[in-house]
Amino acid sequence: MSGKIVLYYFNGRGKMESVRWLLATAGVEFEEVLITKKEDYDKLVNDGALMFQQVPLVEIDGMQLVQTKAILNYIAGKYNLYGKDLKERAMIDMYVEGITEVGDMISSLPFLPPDNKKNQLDKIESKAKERLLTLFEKVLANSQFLVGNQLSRADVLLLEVTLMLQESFPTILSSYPKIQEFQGRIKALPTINKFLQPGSARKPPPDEVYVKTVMEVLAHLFK
Ligand SMILES: N[C@@H](CCC(=O)N[C@@H](CS)C(=O)NCC(=O)O)C(=O)O
Repeated sequence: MSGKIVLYYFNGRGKMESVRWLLATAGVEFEEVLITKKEDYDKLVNDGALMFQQVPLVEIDGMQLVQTKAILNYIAGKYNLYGKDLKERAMIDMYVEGITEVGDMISSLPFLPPDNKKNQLDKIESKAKERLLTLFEKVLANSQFLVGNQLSRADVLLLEVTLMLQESFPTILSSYPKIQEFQGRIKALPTINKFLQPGSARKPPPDEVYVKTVMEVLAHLFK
């Protein structure tokens, strides 16, 4: 294993995208090994690299990390994006879990049968408004960051997921001015600004090639 950080995943957002966001925010370089066919995934399994036969896999600091939460927790702790004490960490964890629920609903959309998509989109919109946006509009009324007075992984995830929401619902933030201001502030941070530029490691919204690849490589899950 080299000293580099290496991400093993598909050429798409999925469960790896928050990892890319967090590393980019920390200003850390990383490489990606893309899974494009079943043999790539089988090789990782046969090499014993995937503890639970699942990606994402991240090689970092001599470890082979799997399980998205464990990966994100490690990166957030290592790069000071996890609050200043245990109480801040607990608050960050609560926010992150709540935001992740909506993020996961969005990520799973392209894998749903076409008939279910409209219904799921409606659910995403109402859950996002009623649970996330209403809450964070209040939280951000009097503070720059979601927790304490420094940037944390919760801020990064809120930006990631609100941007994804806007891809499906372009005007969804129109009645949430504090969240719009928040987006502007966080987007302007130099490392994040860089990640938002064309040519960065940020992945585009899922396209047909990504969805087809995942469904072929992980065909055992879609039977
Ligand atoms: N709890 C795991 C779930 C990971 C997961 O479901 N990965 C999918 C790809 S996004 C996978 O590799 N599935 C293969 C399998 O479960 O057999 C995490 O959060 O990382």
